[in-house]
Amino acid sequence: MHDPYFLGLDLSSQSLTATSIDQNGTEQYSTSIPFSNISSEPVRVDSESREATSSPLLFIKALDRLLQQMRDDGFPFDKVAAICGSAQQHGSVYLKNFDDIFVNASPEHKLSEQIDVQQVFSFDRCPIWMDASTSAQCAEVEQKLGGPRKLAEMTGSRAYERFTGVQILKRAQQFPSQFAETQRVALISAFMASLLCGSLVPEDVAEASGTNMFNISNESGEPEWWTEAVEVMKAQEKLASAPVRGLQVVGKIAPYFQKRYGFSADAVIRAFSGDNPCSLAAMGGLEPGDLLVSLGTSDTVQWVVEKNLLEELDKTTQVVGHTFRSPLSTVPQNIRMLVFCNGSLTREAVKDGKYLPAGTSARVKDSPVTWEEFDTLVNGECSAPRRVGIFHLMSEILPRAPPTRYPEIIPAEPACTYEQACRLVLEYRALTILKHASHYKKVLLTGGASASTAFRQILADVLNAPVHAMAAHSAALGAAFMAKGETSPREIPEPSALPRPQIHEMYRDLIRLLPSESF
Ligand code: XUL
Repeated sequence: MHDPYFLGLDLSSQSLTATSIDQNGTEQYSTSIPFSNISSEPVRVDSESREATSSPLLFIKALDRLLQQMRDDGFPFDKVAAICGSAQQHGSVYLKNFDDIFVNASPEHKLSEQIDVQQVFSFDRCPIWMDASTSAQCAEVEQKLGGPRKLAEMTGSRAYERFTGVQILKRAQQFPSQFAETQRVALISAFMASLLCGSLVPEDVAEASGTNMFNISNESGEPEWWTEAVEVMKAQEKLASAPVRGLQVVGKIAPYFQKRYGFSADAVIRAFSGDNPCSLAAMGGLEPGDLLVSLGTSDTVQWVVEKNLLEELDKTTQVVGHTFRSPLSTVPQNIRMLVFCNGSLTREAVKDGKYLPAGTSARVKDSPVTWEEFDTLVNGECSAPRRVGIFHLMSEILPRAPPTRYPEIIPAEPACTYEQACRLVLEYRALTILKHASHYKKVLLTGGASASTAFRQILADVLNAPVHAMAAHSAALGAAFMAKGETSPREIPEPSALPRPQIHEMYRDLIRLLPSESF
């Protein structure tokens, strides 16, 4: 194909984005469809049950709108040689009859308008990564599979509520007849890839690592599920026969999309991956000593390790965080990852005075505090060297904890000011990273909040390492590079914040005040 394009998609919790690059890796086009334009409730969180779900029909509607937008913009679909994609991790779609989507689909009409939801899906809501409703199933599977450490050794993680396996088990237990009708459980990433292919395709190894069912201990040979875990999760016959290596071609674009939008029949689809691995691809991958901190809806921390070594796991506090297989390397390479649920939404609630310590009053202002003002008002010296705040507006993943009405400040007295609370929420994130991350020499910072100079300095001081602010990452751009079969060239700018060792010492002292994982 002359002058081919490579297309990357990213389905996050809030939007669907497309980015394309050309043969030289230069970005040619990008557009995004916010889910709020399609639905008044893209994510439903039930505070009682701690369930978090989205609608798979919403994902299809978003795909229709995105492709429509691209067509309106004159996007050259016929130049696309390959498509890859990224999705929020762990979430799963329960399919009763996938083929029904395409049986009578006319290219004259949108796909979402032609779908019979009752025929296609066995559950019309799908659990997403914010779900924290499966603690009972986590306890059950850890008990049946030899305990948290064994599960972490075999699959990369102890049992976590949002992981796909326990979500499957919960549905098998609570809705047996609907579950019996399920032909296939697909991760959201594989579901999106399947839509484009017009047939069901497998998960890649990175996405499989977010299920608690992938055998990550098998460093050689073909990727495989861990049969014992699959049985305990009641997922037999519900999964693709095996996951595939990252970037593997899993199919070609379905005739429906060729006819409706003008894609070439030769355009291939590569296995979709998770948003965190895809943002690594946009960043040129990681080297030993890099600590990638991404500050977004979820805050995530990633670094490379040789193996799923137990020495890498925190021995004193037990097994925290995750190991997942990188989709980017041809030889099996693993990434350690920490994930925090209380990211940008929690920081915003503090900034807007909606989630402050009991007794702290918000700034009285005519208009909301902007991020620039927020940055200035927290940009002072370490305001409370003997104090930490614990900010769990939402159920937290690390440490595993329920949401709280107010942030907890230790010690609570004297009452803290609005400015101090704003600083404490940033310090809390930096301290939780210090507590659990290891083997790093420099911090690579991405995500929306990486623009904050105050946050950069807090991270440099707390982590005692230089902070390099990378371009705000884009999982869609990473997916476009993956479509091309490579990672973006690695470009690390000069550090934008340097550590101050005496301040680091003060912070290090505070770790003991942080809540510990209770197992
Ligand atoms: C990763 C995780 C989140 C989601 C956000 O384990 O749960 O980072 O991928 O989309």
